[in-house]
Amino acid sequence: MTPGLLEGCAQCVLQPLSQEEIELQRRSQKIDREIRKEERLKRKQVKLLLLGAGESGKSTFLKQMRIIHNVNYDVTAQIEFRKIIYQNIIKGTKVLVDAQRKLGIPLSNPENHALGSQLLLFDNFAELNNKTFPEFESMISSLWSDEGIKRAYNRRNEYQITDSVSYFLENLVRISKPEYVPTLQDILFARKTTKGVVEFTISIDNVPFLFVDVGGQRTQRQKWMQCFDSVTSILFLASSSEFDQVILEDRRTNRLMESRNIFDTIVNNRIFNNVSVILFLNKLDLLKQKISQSNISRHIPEFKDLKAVEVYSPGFRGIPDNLEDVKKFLVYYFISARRMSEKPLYHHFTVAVDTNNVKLVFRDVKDIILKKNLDSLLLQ
Ligand SMILES: Nc1nc2c(ncn2[C@@H]2O[C@H](COP(=O)(O)OP(=O)(O)OP(=O)(O)O)[C@@H](O)[C@H]2O)c(=O)[nH]1
Ligand SMILES: [Mg+2]
Repeated sequence: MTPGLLEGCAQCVLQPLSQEEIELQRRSQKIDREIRKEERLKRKQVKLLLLGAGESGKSTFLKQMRIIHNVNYDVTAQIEFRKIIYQNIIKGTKVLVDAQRKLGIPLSNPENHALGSQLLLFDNFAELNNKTFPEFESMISSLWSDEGIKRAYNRRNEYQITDSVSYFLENLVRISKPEYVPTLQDILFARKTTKGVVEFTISIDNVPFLFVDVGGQRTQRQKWMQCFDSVTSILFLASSSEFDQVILEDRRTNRLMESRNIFDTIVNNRIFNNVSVILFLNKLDLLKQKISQSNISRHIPEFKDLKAVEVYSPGFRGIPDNLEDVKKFLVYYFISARRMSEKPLYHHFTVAVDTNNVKLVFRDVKDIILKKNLDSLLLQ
């Protein structure tokens, strides 16, 4: 061995570290410990991607996760929803007046014509608050009680209007009070299109659950790719009631078909080979109301394909106003999109605005997700 080298080494052992060096070493060890802790936490973390077309209920589902796991909205946060709700009501009533006119439906009270014209002039971007909104109450109430407006509302699948408008119009008196503070139920119905990617972490059973909520409209879907890393499970939402509606983006494509196409690209994507996909057929409450008024087989030709549906959903009889048959068909419609069938695919019918319903469904889903996460931790 070179004597010089031995000498150098002996020197380094013997020479005591300076105060500054000890401090540096201490800091570096602390950083190492923090990095290891973060890595452990990241491995333990469950990442859930909320995917689906626009208005399928992704953001509503995330709101429910906050409510169910007690990461509630404080009063300041609740008040922030007031503006969205006022806008939902004014915009919704404007859409109804516009539709009533375009569809050529006469008003039951001719005096409402002037009120409608006045409302249509209202600028959607104008400031609305608890002082200015109450001034609209009598006008909106008069329009909503008009038979002509109600008839236009019944034909809402022919134009674009958010599902929550009737809920807010039915609660107009309460909402128009100057001291109004949105309830949790109001918050669940408040509609605001998601732009970009929203991440929210909630600790559930001592495991950090990272929920990733994305915008579902066509222009927003280019941003989905950036969230595809280290996903534990995908919660795919599809609105089960939208079979007789077209999408907002082109006002031509059937909403259910659009939803199935998106599901197809996700469920057959090789990136997600090891990711469990859970399908939520949402808005079951609206589906129940709809099937007696609208015939699914007129909008989705596959509904008539009895034999093909039966393979996936035994007992299917093809009766369009029978809820069980329509539910069976919807399960077939989505599940049959899958080309790699060895992986289990879970599905649930949900009502994302109903806290009890989501609580029950999530209890089941959580077990599947945690088991999946545990399996992958054991494999590491
Ligand atoms: N009646 C009823 N309304 C629902 C249900 N789920 C969601 N909604 C309402 O549907 C509207 C759209 O829901 P969102 O959660 O904003 O939909 P999204 O998937 O986040 O939409 P994007 O952000 O555009 O992708 C909201 O007004 C919700 O209150 C449901 O199960 N039943
Ligand atoms: Mg959203």
